[in-house]
Amino acid sequence: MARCCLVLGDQLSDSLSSLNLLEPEDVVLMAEVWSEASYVKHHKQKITLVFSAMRHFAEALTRSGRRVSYVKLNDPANTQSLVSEVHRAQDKYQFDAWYVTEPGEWRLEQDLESLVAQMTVPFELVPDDRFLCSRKEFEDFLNGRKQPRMEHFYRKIRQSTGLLMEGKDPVGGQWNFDHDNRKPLDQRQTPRPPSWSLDPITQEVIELVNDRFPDHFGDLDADRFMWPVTREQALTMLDHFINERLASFGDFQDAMVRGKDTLFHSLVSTSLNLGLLSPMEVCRAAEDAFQRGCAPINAVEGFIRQIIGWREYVRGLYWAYMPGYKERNALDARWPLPAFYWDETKTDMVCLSEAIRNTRENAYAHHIQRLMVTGNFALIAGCAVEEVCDWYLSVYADAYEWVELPNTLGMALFADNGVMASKPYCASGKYIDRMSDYCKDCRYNVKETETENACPFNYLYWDFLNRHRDRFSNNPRMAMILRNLDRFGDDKLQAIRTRAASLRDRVQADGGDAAKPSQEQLL
Ligand code: FAD
Ligand code: DLZ
Ligand code: SF4
Repeated sequence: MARCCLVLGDQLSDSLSSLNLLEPEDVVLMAEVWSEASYVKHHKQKITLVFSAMRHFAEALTRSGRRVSYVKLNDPANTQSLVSEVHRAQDKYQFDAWYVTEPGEWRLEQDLESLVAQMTVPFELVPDDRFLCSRKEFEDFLNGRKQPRMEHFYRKIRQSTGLLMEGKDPVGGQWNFDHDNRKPLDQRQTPRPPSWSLDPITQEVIELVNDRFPDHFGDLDADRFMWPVTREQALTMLDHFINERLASFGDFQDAMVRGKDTLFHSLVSTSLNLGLLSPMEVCRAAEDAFQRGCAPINAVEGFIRQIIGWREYVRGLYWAYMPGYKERNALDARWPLPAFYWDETKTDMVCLSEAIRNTRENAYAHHIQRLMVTGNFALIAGCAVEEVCDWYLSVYADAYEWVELPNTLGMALFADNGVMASKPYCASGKYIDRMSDYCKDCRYNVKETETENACPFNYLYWDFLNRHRDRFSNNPRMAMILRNLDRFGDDKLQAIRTRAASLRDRVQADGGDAAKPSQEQLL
C-alpha cells in the first residue's frame, strides 16, 4: 500500500527530507491553493515564481520516475487549502501514512499539527535539513547567552563548516571584512541579470496570475520576469553572480544608484528560499572563486556571511521566539503605513520612490534599499509594525515569514527591543546621500533639517530620537548621538517636531507627499 508526501511550494529540493523517505510506489502531492496565495496579497511575480517553480519541480519528479499528483489552482476539484487537499487525497486514495517536511512558517506548522490530530493514519512532520543549523542547535546556541549576536553565531558556523578557514583561523586573519564594504558606486557599468526565454509553463502561469490576482501589487510582464523557476536557471543565476558580480559585491554592497536595480547583488535569495539552490553549494562556489583568485576576500567573506550568518541566524531567531515575536512592538509604533508604499508616484522622496519602483517592477529591492530606505523611513516615522511586516511579506519574491519577520520587525523596526540588533538602524538623509546618487535629483534638500524643503529623513530622524530618548539613553551605542540631540535648543527641537507632524498629516490626508501639479502644468 502506498504512502504520500506533501511537498510545499518552497520545498523544491531533490534532497528534501520527506522525499527521501519514499519508496517507488509512494505518491507526491503538490497543490496550488488560494489560501497560500492570498494569506497576504503577494506580489504577482512571487505567485508566478512559486507556481511555475512548483510545476517544473513536479515535472522533474515525474521524469525521474516518481508518482506525482499535482493540483493546479484552476482545477475545479481544488478545495483551495493545503489541509483540505490532504483530506481530499486521503479520502480518494486511502494512503497508509503521510510525510511532510516541516514548513517554513509558524502559521502553517500550526495548521499541519492540527491535521496530525485529525488524521486516522500517521502523518509525520520531518525536520527540514536544508539549513546549516537545526532549530534545536540554534536553541542550544541561545541558551545561556544574554545577548546572542549574529557575529558569534557566524563564527561558530564558519568553524563547523570549515568555510574560509585555515585550520582554526579565519582566512585573511580576520573574521569580518565589513569595514571595506561601504563604498558608494563610481561610474562603472553594472552587469545585467541573465535572461532566458519563458517556456510554456511560465507563460501559462503568468496568464493565470494576471487573471486571478488582478488586485495584487506589482507588475507582471512576460518580457521582464527574471526569476529562476528551475534548478538549471538557478545555477545559471549563481554562475552569473560568481563570474560577473562577486568580485565587486563587497565594495558596493551598501551602494544605491538610481535606475540600477540589482547592482552587484547575487539575486539568489528566491532560489535559496524555494530550495532550488542549497546554502552550502552557493558558499562553496564563492569560496572556490576566492581560491582561484577571481574575487577578493572582502567580497567573498561578506557574501558568505550573509548566507551562513544572517540567513541562518534569522531563521533560528524566528523559530525560537515565535509566536510571541510577531506581537512585539517595543517602540509602540502605530502610524498607518503611507499609501506611497503601494504607489511610488505619491512621494517626491527619490530614495523611497526608487526603492518602491524597484519593488513594484521586480518584486526585488536590495538589502540597503530594504533596510535603510523603506525600513528606515518606517522606523523613524513610527509606522505600525504589523502593517510594515505585512508589506514586506507581500511585496518581495523571496519573502517567507521565517526570514522576513526578524529582518523587518527586529532589524529594521527595532520592535523586538534589541533581540536582533544592538541598536536601531535609524539614519538621517546624510547616510542616504553618502551611499547613493538620489539626493541630487530630489525636491528635498538633504543638507537641511527644519526648513520647508528639508529632507524628511532629517527631521523624522531627530524627532524619532527625541521621542525615544529615555529608552535609548541606557544603550551605550546611542550615547554619542543622544549627546548631539541634547545640544539642540528648544526652538530647533520644536521646529523639528512641527515638521514631522506636518509631514505625517500631509501623508495621512493625501496618501503621499508628492507636490500637486500646478494649474499651468495641468492645462
Ligand atoms: P545578496 O545581497 O546578494 O545577499 C546574498 C544572500 O544572503 C541573499 O540571497 C540571502 O539569501 C542572504 N541574506 C543577505 N542578507 C540577509 C538577511 N538579512 N537575512 C537573511 N538572508 C540574508 N531576505 C529574504 O530572503 N526574504 C525576505 O523576505 C527578506 N526580507 C527582508 C526585509 C527587510 C526589512 C530587510 C532589511 C531584509 C530582508 N531580507 C530578506 C534580507 C535581504 O535584504 C535579502 O535576502 C536580499 O536583499 C536578497 O537579494 P540578493 O539575493 O540579491 O542578496
Ligand atoms: C508562497 C506560496 C504560494 C504563493 N502558494 C503556494 C501554494 O499554492 N501551495 C504551496 O504548497 N505553497 C505555496 N506557497 C509556499 C507556502 O506559503 C510556504 O510553504 C509556507 O509559507 C511555508 O514557508
Ligand atoms: Fe531621500 Fe532626503 Fe535624499 Fe530626498 S534628500 S533622496 S528624501 S534622503
